[in-house]
Amino acid sequence: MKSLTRHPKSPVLTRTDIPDIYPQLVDVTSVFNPGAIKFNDKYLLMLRVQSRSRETFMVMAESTDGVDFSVEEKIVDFKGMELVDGKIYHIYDARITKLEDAYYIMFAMDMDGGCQLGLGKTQDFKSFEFVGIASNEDIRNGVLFPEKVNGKYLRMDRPNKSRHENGTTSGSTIWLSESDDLINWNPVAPLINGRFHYWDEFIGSGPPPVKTRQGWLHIYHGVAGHFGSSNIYQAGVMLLDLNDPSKVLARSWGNILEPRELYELVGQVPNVVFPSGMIVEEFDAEGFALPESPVLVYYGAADTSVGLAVTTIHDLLELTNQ
Ligand code: BMA
Repeated sequence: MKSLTRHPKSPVLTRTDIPDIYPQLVDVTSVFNPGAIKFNDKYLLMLRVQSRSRETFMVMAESTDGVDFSVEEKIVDFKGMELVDGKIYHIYDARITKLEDAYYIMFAMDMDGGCQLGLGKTQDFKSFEFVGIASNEDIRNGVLFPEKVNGKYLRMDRPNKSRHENGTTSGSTIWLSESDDLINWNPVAPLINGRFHYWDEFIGSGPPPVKTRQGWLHIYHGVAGHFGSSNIYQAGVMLLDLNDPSKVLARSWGNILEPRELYELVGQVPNVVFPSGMIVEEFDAEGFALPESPVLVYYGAADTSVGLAVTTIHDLLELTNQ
């Protein structure tokens, strides 16, 4: 069975790569679930860094080769977020999408009523603005499409309708939602459901979808919750119709990445691979990813470090039928 290939230098970021940023981040616990994008020929990650108070903060890292990263000594500050009504406990799991003339970041926001989806925006990855809260229910794993389809902004999201045994909320359906302004969203159709008894009982989107000639290619995570001691987080891949993304054309039957290496099996939350960033290197003149293009998939490993797996568009497309 084929799967993603780990880069020999994976994990590419661990807690010791994070500089102290006083007073919030000192001798940090973990770094994981990054958003990823290529910007001005640099590979950028928006890292989720967790402190010993178990708060999470976003920190940028950059690289010239996608493997060796240097981490900024600054916490990402979404200007305007301080005006939000209500306490924000954490923001985490950034997904970055270039859309029209800006870069948008969708992330989870833990608040008193549950988890919401926050939307941030930047032009330069130096200053960030908070656009608003783009949800009105307990929901997570929101990922924007990189362009409008049939005149609407689209995203995939995952309403939190169930609860794991450990108390965290989750869900077993990824939805397609649409919007005219990126803030008010309406559900269009359920896309895929969790497959109970198998690897992906609970599911959620991974990195934002990528446009290929065959359709929208999308990596998601699946959680097997029927094992005794822990939830096992793995990754799978699916393909949506280009012009009608509510149609699922293909979906991998087995997972394409699962916890196997020690740094994935052991950590703050054991048995987790959680892809959240994906960089595709080559597109044609019309913006379709080239089949032979290298793809870098960045994932949180055991909620403790950042792993890197590599593949190509061609292989990912094949895996949707595996
Ligand atoms: C999910 C999210 C992720 C996390 C994963 C494993 O529900 O909270 O941020 O990586 O659980 O703990």
